[in-house]
Amino acid sequence: MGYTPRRSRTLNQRSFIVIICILLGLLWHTWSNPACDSDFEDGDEEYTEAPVPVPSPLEEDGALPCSKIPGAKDTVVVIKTGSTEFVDKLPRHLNTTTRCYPNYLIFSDYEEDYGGQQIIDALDSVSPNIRQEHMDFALHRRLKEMGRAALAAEELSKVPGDPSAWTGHTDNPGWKLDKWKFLPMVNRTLHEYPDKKWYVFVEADTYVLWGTLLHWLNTLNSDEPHYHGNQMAISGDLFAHGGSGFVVSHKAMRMVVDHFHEYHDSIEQFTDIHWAGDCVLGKAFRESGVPFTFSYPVLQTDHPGMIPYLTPEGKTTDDPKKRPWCFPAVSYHHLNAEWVEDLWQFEQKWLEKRHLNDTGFLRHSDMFKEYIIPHMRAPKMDWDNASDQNKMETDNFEDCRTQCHSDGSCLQYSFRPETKICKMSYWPKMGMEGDGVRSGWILDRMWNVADSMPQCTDEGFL
Ligand SMILES: *[C@@H]1O[C@H](CO)[C@@H](O)[C@H](O)[C@H]1NC(C)=O
Ligand SMILES: *[C@@H]1O[C@H](CO)[C@@H](O)[C@H](O)[C@H]1NC(C)=O
Ligand SMILES: *[C@@H]1O[C@H](CO)[C@@H](O)[C@H](O)[C@H]1NC(C)=O
Ligand SMILES: CC(=O)N[C@H]1CO[C@H](CO)[C@@H](O)[C@@H]1O
Repeated sequence: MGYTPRRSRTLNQRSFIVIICILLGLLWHTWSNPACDSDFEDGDEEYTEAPVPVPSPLEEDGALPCSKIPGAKDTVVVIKTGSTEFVDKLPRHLNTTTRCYPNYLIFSDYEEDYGGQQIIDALDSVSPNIRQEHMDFALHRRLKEMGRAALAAEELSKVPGDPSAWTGHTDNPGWKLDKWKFLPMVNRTLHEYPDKKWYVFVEADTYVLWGTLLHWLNTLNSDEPHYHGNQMAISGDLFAHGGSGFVVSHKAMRMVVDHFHEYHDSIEQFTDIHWAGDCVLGKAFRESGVPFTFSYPVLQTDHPGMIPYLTPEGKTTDDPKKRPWCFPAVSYHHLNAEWVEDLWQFEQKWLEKRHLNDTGFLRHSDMFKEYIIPHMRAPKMDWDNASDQNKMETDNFEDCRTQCHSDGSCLQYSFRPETKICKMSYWPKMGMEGDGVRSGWILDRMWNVADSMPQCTDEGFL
């Protein structure tokens, strides 16, 4: 599928944006309270605050080096989105992640040509009587008739999330359609790419660490049935969580698509009464004889800022002796376009540092040291670091910071001026954007904690 970015323009725009960012950064730094500065100096000097652009060197044929990693051409990446979230999330993938994918498909609920990129309507093979009459398809019928103009502003703001957020989205017409996309999308993907080794299904708010993913796939045999995902269960049915991304081998694709053709009507009936499309697909894999491999903590259901890197909370791994910290990191979820690009820029830099024939892989411990800690660099406004282990009232942010410094185990703190609540935490977490909260981290303590972790040894892939 050909999306050719207009490179020279993109590069000029990028340098311009970066210069503006650096200037804004300098201004911010001059204006901001000097009390922040000592945290700023706590850290390791090799990291700089301003985002560094990474125009990865293009190969002679115009392809990015990431598209040449061994295994890339044997892998298809399938992005599932919906017309209600499309504009917010998809365009950024088209100038970042998809440039690394020699083969990819984009499925939505509306077929269109988006700046030369073909968007497939995942629903066009659903039985005609369902498409024409089912209440879930009201939006689909409107889109077919009127195009994007059919979308009301309030529909655009309610985007489908993951199961934990779904209960709040049942009135979102885009969400109602989503569950119907899964099996038709898997079927169409195999039809478009009948002989690739690996099929990786993601959503527009997923980020895949492509080098690490390919390293993992190269250790597996695609002639065997493989279905790998972050494990979830609904009423006892186990399945791969869609938003974290899931990985399917060629053999497993063949088995589930044959099963879909054989049991087409009953699968549609089951989809009708169920609410989660990824669960319906998981059941189809099981019934077609494909085993499911639990892939937590390799595939993550959340933003990298929300991962409890050093706490024991979270799901268990197959072998309790293996630490989640040492597992490879392949995917994250709940990312907006800016985070997708930020992770992509980070990964391009990381790939550049390594010889392409041997990219190695990134463990969560590497991500913590190379990505998370550098993002904790300076105190941030409107940033909630999820500190919640000790709580008190202080007059201002600086007092909160002093409280944290005087408690030897405190790693990070946050202050909400509105309530004067100061929160501290003894475990590291980057956190996420959060209105009206200011967060800070004590970087030398953060590094001490990271460096005191025993070395990862053979704690490799699953
Ligand atoms: C991708 O597009 C966005 C929005 O136009 C822009 O801000 C960003 O710099 C672009 N990134 C790359 C790598 O071209
Ligand atoms: C599978 O996809 C092919 C190609 O789009 C289509 O012709 C076929 O009807 C689909 N099968 C089902 C059961 O939807
Ligand atoms: C690395 O890959 C290139 C082709 O991309 C090949 O020519 C070269 O021999 C490889 N080097 C090693 C050490 O495998
Ligand atoms: C982004 C984030 O994790 N925010 C959390 C910060 O901590 C409070 C509790 O202390 C949570 O309610 C927020 O969700």
